[in-house]
Amino acid sequence: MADATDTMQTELAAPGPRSARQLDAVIVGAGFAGLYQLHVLRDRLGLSALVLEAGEGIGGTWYWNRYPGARCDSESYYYSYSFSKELEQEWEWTERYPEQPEIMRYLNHVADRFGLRRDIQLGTRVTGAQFDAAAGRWLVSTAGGAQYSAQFLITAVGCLSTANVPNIKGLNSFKGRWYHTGRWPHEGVDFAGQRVGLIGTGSTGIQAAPVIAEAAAHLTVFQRTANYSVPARNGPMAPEQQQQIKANYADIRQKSRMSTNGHPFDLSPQSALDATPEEREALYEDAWERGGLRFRATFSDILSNQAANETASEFIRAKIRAIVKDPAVAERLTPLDHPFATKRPPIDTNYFETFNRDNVLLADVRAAPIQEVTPAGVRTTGAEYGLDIIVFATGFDAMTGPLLAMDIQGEGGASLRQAWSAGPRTYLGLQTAGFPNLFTITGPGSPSVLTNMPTAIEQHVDWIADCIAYMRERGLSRIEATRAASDQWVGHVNDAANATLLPMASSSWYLGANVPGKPRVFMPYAGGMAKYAAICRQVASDGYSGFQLRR
Ligand code: N01
Repeated sequence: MADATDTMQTELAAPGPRSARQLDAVIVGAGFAGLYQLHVLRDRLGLSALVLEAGEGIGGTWYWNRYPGARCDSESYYYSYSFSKELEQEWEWTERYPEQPEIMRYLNHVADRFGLRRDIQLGTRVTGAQFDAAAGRWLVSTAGGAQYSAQFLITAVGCLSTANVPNIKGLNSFKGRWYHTGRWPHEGVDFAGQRVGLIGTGSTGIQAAPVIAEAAAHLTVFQRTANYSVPARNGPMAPEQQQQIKANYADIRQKSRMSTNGHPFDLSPQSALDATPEEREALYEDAWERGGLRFRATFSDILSNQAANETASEFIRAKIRAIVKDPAVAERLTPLDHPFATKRPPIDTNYFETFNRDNVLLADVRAAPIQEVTPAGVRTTGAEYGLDIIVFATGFDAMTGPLLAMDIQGEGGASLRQAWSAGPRTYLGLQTAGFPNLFTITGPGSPSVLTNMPTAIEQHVDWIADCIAYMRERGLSRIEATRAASDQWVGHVNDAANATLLPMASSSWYLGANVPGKPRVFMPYAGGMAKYAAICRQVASDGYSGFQLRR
C-alpha cells in the first residue's frame, strides 16, 4: 500500500496551544474531496491552503475501510477525477470495479503527481473550529494542540466516516477480537480456523461475507433486515475497453454530470408498468446479467412508483429464492419490509450463494434479537453463538456525524450541533446560516451519497473555488447563507425526497434512523445531480443569491 506517509508532515503532540499558523484556507480531510480542493485553491487560485487529516495516510474513506472484499460499487473508469485529461489518460484501471488497494494507489498517485503532499498534515485530528467575527477568520484547533487561523474553513470529511458501533451489552467482556469494518486494522485480520460473527447486511456486510466465509472456519451472519442485492459482475478491464473509454472520456464525464446519480448511463424513459410481464422480465434479466447499480435504471419509475418498484423488488426476491438452496434460509434472506433501492442498494459477488456453504449460518436477529455479547460470543433471545471474532458491519453516523464530531462554533459561539439539533439545515448542502466562510463539501442537503461521489465532489469543489475567486476579485471577505434561503432549501430537500419512494425505508441511514437518538430527517438531496448542479450554477450567476456577501 503506497501511503508514503514518510514524505508528509505528521502532527507532533504538543502540550498546549501554539501560535496559530495563518492560512487562506484550512481543508479538513485528505480523501477525494480534500485532495482536489487543495489542488484547486492552491494551484488555480494561488491561495495558501493546508489539509488537516486525522489518518496517517491520505485516502479518506478508503484509508479506513480496508475490510475483506472492500471494493467500490461505482465502476472504476468513472469513480475517478475528471479535472485532468492527462491523469485520465495515464492511469490504467485493472478491473471493472476498483478494489480498495487500487483506489489507494490511484489517490497516492494523484497526491504525488500534483505535488499535494507538502500541504497535507497527517495524523492531525481537528477537534474544534471557532469563527472569530471581528477578524472574519476561523480558528481551527487539533487534538495535538496546534491552531490554525484561516479565512475559509472547508470540510472534506466524507459522508460515511464516523463508525457506528452499536452499544451492545457485554462487548467489553468478549474474550475474542472484534472490529468495525470502517476502522479495519492495516495489518489485516487472519480468519483461518476462526469462528466469525458478522453483524450487519448493508453494502459492507454483503461485500465482506463471501470473502470471510472463504477464509474462516465458520461464519455466522447476524441479519436484522434482509437486503436486496444485485450481482456486481466484476472482472478484469480489457485493454480494448480501456482504450475505448479513454477515447470517449469527454462524453462519459458529460453524461455523468447530466445524469440523476452521477453515473454515465441513462435512466430508461419507459415505465415498468407500460411493459408486458414478458418484456419486463427480459429487461430485468439483462440488467441482472450486466450487473451493477445500473439495475436501478432499467425503468424510469422504479424509485418513484410503488407498483413499478414492486416489479423490480419481486424480480430480485425470485432470484434469491432460486439461488439459495434451503427454502427456509431463502425466505429469511428475502427483503419484504422496504422497496428495492430505498436503502442504498448493495451489489455483490456471490453473496446469496454464500448461504449454500456448509460453514455459513444465517442468524435472523429480527426474529430473535441480540441480547448481549458474552465472553464466548453473541447471545440472542434464541441461542448463543460461540465466536472467536466479531465483525461489525454496522455502518456509520452518516453525513452529519463527522461534521458534528468537530465542535464547530459559528457567529456568536453558536454550535453546529445546536443549529442542527432537529436535523441538518443547510443551503445547497454547501453552507449553514450563522457559519460564515464555512463550506461543507458533499454536505447534507446536497446529492452526495445518492450519486457517484467523485462527480458530486468535483461539482462542489469547483463551485466553492469559483465562489472564492468571485469574492477575491470583488474585494469581498465574507459569505454566509441567509436563513431564508436555508429554510427554503430545507423545504425543497424534503419535497424532493417525498417525490420518491426513498423515505419508505424507515430504518435507512439516509434518514439517520440507524443511530439511536439521531433526528429522522432525509439528509441527501434527491432531486438529481443534473438539476442540483443547474441550481448551483444559477445561484452563482445571480451573484450568489441566497448568500450574504460582505467586504
Ligand atoms: O452500513 P449500513 P454499511 N444489530 O448502515 C445492521 C457505502 N458503502 O457499512 O438495516 C444488528 O448500510 C443494519 O441493520 P438494519 C454505501 O453508501 C459503499 O453496509 O438497520 N444489526 C444493516 O444491515 C452504504 O450504503 C461501498 O436493520 C445492526 C447494517 O448493520 C454505506 O456505505 C461499500 C445493528 C448496516 O448497514 C453504509 O454501508 C460499502 C445492530 N445493533 C459501503 N446496527 C462501495 O462499494 C446496525 N445493524 C462504494
